[in-house]
Amino acid sequence: MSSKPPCVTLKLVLLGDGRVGKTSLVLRYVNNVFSEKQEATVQASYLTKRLVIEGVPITLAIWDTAGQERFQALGPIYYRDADAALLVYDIMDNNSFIRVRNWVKELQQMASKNITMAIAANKSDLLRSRKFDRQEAESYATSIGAKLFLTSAKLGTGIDEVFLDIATRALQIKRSTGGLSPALPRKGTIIVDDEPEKEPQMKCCS
Ligand code: G3D
Ligand code: MG
Repeated sequence: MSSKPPCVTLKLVLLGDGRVGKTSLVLRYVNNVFSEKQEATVQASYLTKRLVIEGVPITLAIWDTAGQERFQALGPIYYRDADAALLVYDIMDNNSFIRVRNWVKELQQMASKNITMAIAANKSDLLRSRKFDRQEAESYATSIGAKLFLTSAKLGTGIDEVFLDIATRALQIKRSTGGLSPALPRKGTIIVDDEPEKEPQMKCCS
């Protein structure tokens, strides 16, 4: 009788300025929807997505903000026990890129030292109307051990890629820090299903 691989819950938090498209990215990823009018004051939301990465069932627990970032009021309690942080900025708004750099500094000081980071340069569908220094953004991402993805919640591009990248790297860290048994089969990635939830349930994959 073969034993089931352990299931893993990874906590991922979204960070970035207000209106850069954090909520839109999560809703596109989990529910495959996009709304031109995204309410600014939606409640703090928690959504889950199930994946199987290299044979390991994963529940990705995604935490979005309730808009507190607009009042500089997102404290460490939000990201303290996060396995991963997706830093989002608006490709049309240089201030929001500067804000990402500030978030990174804060995470480096306050979050788990093993936190996995990725950067989403969002609203890439608007790129035509502006020059974008991709190299600068990419070299910054590399300098903090992250990867840069151009995303568009509107078009649905780059989104599966960024979430898969961050989940895969966070899983590797869990493995290397002893959070998982090492001898698991490598089977590629299968998206199992999406499961919006109202309340956090950190139980995982049963
Ligand atoms: P936030 O959660 O970071 O605050 P939202 O951001 O997801 O609420 O999005 C803020 C605004 O940006 C919304 O428009 C939303 O439709 C828009 N938006 C989000 N992602 C994209 C994208 O990829 N491309 C484009 N063109 N727009 C996007 P409103 O009109 O409500 O301000
Ligand atoms: Mg939001």
